[in-house]
Amino acid sequence: MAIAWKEAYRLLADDLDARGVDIEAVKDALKAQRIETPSWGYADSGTRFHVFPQPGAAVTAYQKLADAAQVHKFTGVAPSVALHIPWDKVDDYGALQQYAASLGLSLGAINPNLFQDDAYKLGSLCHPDAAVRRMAIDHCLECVGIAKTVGSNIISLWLPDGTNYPGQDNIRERKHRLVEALTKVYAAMPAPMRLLIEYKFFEPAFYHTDLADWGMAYVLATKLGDRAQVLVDLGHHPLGTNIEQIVAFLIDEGRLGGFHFNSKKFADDDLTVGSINPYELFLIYNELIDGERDPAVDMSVAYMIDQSHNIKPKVEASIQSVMNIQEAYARALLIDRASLAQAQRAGDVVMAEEIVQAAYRTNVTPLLAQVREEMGLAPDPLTAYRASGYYERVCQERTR
Ligand code: AFD
Ligand code: MN
Ligand code: MN
Repeated sequence: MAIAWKEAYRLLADDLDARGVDIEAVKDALKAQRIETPSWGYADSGTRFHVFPQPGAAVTAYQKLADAAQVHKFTGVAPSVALHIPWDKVDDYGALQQYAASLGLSLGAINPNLFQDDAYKLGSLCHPDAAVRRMAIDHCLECVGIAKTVGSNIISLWLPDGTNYPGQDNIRERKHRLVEALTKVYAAMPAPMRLLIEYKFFEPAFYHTDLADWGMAYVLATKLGDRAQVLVDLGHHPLGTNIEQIVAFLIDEGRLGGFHFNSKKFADDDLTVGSINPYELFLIYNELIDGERDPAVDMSVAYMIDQSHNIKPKVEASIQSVMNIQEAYARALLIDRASLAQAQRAGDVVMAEEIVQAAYRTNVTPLLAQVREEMGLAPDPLTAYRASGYYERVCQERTR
């Protein structure tokens, strides 16, 4: 992307100006965007079939933060990193937080792990054995303690619990156990710490999942309190689900806590966000901007990536992910909302759709390049990262 992008930006700016777009406001919004990357996105991962180890992949929490710092260095909008416990367990979380700060990073959501212990075969917080439930609750309380130590205000909880066979357990009793357990966890969270409740329609259980959809997560959040909200993971819905509708509904109820951005083709594939259905991602951002612009709505959304980069180089895939999210937001910011509302009120279906699609069809690459230049960054983060030699260096340093 040589200097030609400058000319493309000049033409785009003229076009946007003619369309009545406040370009400076759009650029300010893009500069203010914040996207959290997951520590687990920098380490080797795989599927139940195989893990393909990659040279240079991070192993320690410190190495993961060093990689995450590269994503922030080249994109400028990824200053926080989600942790996963015990994958990121360290002796001194204060020291880890200081190391993150030395890299210009903060530690974000703390993710408990309720799926990788032999005791959890029949569930964790929903397990029929009170001793196992106690173990899972204590792990969540440990995560609350870590959040306090590192200055994080988010516990991001994915509940893997469920059953594999009809009759295996009592579904309503499992619901009661879950409410009882999470009430204890919620009580331990000091304000303004939030519990983001993540649902998933199947996996690892194959008959029923205790927190299977947004409605179950929403009801649970309302039972716990104002600082419990729903986390929408884009890979966690049956095929054909209208995710942007779920997002709009949760925004309107003040219960959209955050996202786990990724893409899926069939199930929870943890593919690069925007790589399968960029229009869906754009439509989700349309709902987010609609909510942000509504004074009656109070939004505090954690925009987090949740991906395991099984065959892509980790840092590159993370930079690509951030860029795809920036692109969706940039396009959605170009929607002429006044004309859209007018067309909607008039029932002008074609014009309303055309207004939305006109924004989607806009090539925002030059706009994002201009924003990055104004932020003191290279116009194309991926090219700049590849030229930096970071990957070659860590491949040398992190020899196995
Ligand atoms: C898996 C789960 C869920 C969770 C993530 C990190 O499906 O999305 O948030 O791992 O634990 O993808
Ligand atoms: Mn997730
Ligand atoms: Mn997932």
